[in-house]
Amino acid sequence: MAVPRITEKNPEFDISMGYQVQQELVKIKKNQGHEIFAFKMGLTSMAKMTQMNITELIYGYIFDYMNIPDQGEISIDELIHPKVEAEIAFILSEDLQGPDITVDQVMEKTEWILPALEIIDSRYQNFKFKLPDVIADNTSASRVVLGNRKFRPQEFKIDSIGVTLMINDELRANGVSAAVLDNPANSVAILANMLYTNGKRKIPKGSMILTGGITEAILLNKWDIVTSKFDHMGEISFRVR
Ligand code: OOG
Ligand code: MG
Repeated sequence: MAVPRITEKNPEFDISMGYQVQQELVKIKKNQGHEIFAFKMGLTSMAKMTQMNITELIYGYIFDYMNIPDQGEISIDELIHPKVEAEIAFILSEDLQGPDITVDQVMEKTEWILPALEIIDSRYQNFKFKLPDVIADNTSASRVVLGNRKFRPQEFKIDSIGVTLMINDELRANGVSAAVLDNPANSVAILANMLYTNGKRKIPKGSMILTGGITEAILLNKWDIVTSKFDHMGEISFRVR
């Protein structure tokens, strides 16, 4: 069930409190036996910033139980008002620790890139929130479907990957990876720098990072069949039941 956003009745609830709540949530999930599956960045493209009416970057976590296989299914009964967005994911070959991490350093320390569909779902009514609310809600992380092939970051230009998002054979969104901060590698660099600022933390070797939606997110309905095509990287699909 959707709930009112925190800042509605508590205007003093701020970004740092939002990240404190997020850290508590991570602890709870870990105590329940879940593992962090990936880091995620959010609101990294103009399309997403405009859609959500927030222009600051955020980060959160995707947990292992959120991972759905390509051609798999998500169950709408487990979710509130899910939306889908297409993203590029990175996997690191080395630790990445801020401050001042650059795109070139990210490229040197990236082992693989792969296409991904993120399913976001906000616990707030009407999918509306302010920045501290969405941070406390773990940046709406809900499900992820990864492409089944991964690629070396040098194989093609990471900032010119065209993406289409089709639902039931209708084109609902399309874009190019440069929409994410000019280059999705920049999203990884900023994550490393934000984690450093928030407690001198690093992105450990082997981590996966979802760099943020390239296009606006599209609302899902029961029985939807979602298919997304990425230049060079193939296709991902899943079904909503
Ligand atoms: C916040 C999460 C944003 C992205 O890729 O930009 C996000 C939201 O829009 O609910 O995951
Ligand atoms: Mg996302």
